[in-house]
Amino acid sequence: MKIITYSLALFSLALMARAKKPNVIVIMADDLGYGDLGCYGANPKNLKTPNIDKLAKQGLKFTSGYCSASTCTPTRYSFLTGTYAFRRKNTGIAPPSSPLIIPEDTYTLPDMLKQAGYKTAVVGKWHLGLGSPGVGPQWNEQLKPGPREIGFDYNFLLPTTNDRVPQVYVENHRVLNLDPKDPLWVGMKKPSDDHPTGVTHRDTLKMDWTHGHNHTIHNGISRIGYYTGGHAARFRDEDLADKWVEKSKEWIGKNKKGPFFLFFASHDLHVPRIPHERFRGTSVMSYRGDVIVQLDWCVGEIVKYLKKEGLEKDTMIIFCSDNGPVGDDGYADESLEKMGDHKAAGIYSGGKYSIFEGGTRTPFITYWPGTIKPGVSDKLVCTIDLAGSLANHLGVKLPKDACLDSLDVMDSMLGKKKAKGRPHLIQQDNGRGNNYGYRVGNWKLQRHDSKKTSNYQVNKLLGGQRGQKVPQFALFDLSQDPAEKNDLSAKHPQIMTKMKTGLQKFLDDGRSR
Ligand code: NG6
Ligand code: CA
Repeated sequence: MKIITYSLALFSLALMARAKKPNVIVIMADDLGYGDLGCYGANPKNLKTPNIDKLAKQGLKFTSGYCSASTCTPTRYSFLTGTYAFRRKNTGIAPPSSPLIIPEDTYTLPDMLKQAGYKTAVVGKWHLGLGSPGVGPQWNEQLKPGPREIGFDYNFLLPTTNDRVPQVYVENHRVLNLDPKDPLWVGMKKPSDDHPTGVTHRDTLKMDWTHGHNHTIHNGISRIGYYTGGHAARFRDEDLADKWVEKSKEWIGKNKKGPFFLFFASHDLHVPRIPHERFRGTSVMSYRGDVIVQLDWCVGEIVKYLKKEGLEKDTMIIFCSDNGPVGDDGYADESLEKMGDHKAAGIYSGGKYSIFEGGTRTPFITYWPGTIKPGVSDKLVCTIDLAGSLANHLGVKLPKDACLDSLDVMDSMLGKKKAKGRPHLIQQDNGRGNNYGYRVGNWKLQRHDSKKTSNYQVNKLLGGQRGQKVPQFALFDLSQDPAEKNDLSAKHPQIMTKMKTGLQKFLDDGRSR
């Protein structure tokens, strides 16, 4: 009898432990702005996002959900390492030839999850480099170190972004379908005088370029960088989204016993915005709208598959973006012409490349049927917090010298009543140490060490603010002035000093956790 009671107790303990370890799927969109979804205010006349809207309705929709940077690489770096990217060199937008920018010995989010017994995978856009420092990707050999060396059991990747060469999939350590007789060469110098480029063969392109993006042509689109060979391995831009869904389902299917962690890194809506033919014209906003509809379809497919496999109640989905919106990001895809009254950054100013709210305040939804009560939350949460939050939830103690800025906001992500969210957040642009945003409660400090806004790139969505001279420091009250128009630094000198010192302390301390 005693033995039976004992084993029953053990059994229920095991069940409890199991119940506490949800599968985790992070769906990260690319360049998706705060106002780009129906559930965040997009007009259904412009585009419809029923599947993501459903996540928001049946889950928790955050109004202060952020990514940590306003470009892709630093956000992804800090999402996986739990440490702000500005603390480390060479964490800005990675070029096609970049080696892995996360040192192999870094304790990462997937490392932590593996420690907790999870199977881990990344499917989609990587953009964190592949190969050893100083060497970079060896395309015809084993591509490592890469995701597998920093905590992922499986990867199926687009190596950088699709506007950068090469257009091939990387499965685990290899370029998929690479014919050794047709080796892949990738470089930043034109390989021969007669190599066709977006400049020499501009009239053959199916989508024209507007700035940059005029090197090697593949699938009628010229890219950043050059490549030759690897023909059997090359994919069509139109098929990316379908591939991510297919590979994700396949991997979930194999690992459905759980617990598992899937990082679904969508390429939508990054340029070149090339939806599958069946999504072309599904919005009135041309390509930029159509790929949002495609992204929404992907989300629907994943949720449907979880339901089919009976995993819905055991799986927490976190939907987020890697940076704010941009219109023309290098291709003539009518993004600005067809924007109409659509407000890609919602009520916020700026977008991709900027430290205004529009650069990093993005859609953020947590969804876990049966556990997360549907609602809207104004708690401050960030993609950088996944490591700290899940670690605490799973009973893993983070090493002291790891995940230096990842805070435990799990209670907020679960919508618990007394949850507080982050007390502060540092926002960065692409550069390291040029510009920062610093939010504490409703106060927002802008620090432009470059003394210019969005100095990095042309982002036409920024309107008048692009490259504009600004004071090094400015202070805003987001509760009254979400668009950051009225600098209150002269009116509130004490708060200004406190904010400046607060930010400087976190920069000097090298950590904020
Ligand atoms: C910029 C590219 C832009 C985009 C961005 C990275 C040019 C002129 N612009 O350098 O098109 O690729 O890098 O975007 O080349 S991100 O979302 O991956 O950070
Ligand atoms: Ca991006």
